[in-house]
Amino acid sequence: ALLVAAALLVSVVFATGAFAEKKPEYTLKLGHLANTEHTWHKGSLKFAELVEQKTDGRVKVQVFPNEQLGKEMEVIGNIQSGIVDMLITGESMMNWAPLCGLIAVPYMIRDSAHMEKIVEGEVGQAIEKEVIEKVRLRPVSWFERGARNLTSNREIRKPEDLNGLKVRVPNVPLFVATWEALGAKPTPMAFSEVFTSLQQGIIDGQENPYDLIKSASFFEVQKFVNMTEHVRGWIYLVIGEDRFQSMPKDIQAAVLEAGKEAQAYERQLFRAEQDQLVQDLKDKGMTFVEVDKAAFMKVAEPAVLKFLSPELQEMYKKIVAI
Ligand code: 2Q2
Repeated sequence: ALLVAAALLVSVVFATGAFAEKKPEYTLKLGHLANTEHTWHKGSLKFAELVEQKTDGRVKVQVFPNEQLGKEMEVIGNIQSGIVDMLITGESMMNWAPLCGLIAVPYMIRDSAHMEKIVEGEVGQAIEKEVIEKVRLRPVSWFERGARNLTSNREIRKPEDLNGLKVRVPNVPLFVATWEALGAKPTPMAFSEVFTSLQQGIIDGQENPYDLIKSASFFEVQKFVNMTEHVRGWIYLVIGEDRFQSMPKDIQAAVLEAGKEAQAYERQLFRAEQDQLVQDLKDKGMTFVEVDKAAFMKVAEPAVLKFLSPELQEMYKKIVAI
């Protein structure tokens, strides 16, 4: 009887929460497509840690790598309908907010300094405003990305070499237009399906910065990194705007602050790993191929200009002149 009484007492204590951890008032689910070694994941974990700290545990952030929370396009929809909360996303948002097409324009951004000026300046502000209004997502951080490169199992040195190569691209209409103009067969597909599709020969190639080539182990199914360096883009950590507005002002401020600090943290990791990534891919057996970048540029530029609306063409001209 004594034991039963003791057990009862213990369960009462737990039920009243005397020993239980403080339960968060808000739990935010954050998804991205990279693996747990990737700087996006580490940046997301830093964001989670900072938000928890700054809100005294009132907000908890759960991070889901490898598209575990769903494919990028699905997650955007699921944030809009309030099922999940946060995502790392960029040019795919052009399907809602045309200005995001600027993140996908080939040979537009010259280097890190140029990118920073654009994203932090007038153009970046216009993009963020449109993302909030039209995608109903609020950027809290932006991460610099390395240049995108085409991987394949045969060398590609000039556009003519593409000759119908089936290239997977993300769901980004501007990427489709660019690769069509270059002479490839672009196929939009979610990131998490690319490895298997390459393995099964459904597609012949894909294009991404070094970090994602490594993250998804594309070196196991692709031999060449053709150094097209065709797009230097960036990407946003976003939170659903309705979710954001539903939270009290002090929590909103903590989320935005944590976003800025996580951004600085991620940038350091990103910069530090760039040279190592090339070596890692070489160690995994990939061969780096010099390409005729001028030839790629010559075809890509008019194709893109034809695709962009007059408003976007104006912004493009401004960006390259900065
Ligand atoms: O290949 C990919 O899926 C990524 O590198 C994409 O650039 C990225 O996920 C974009 O779709 C961002 O919106």
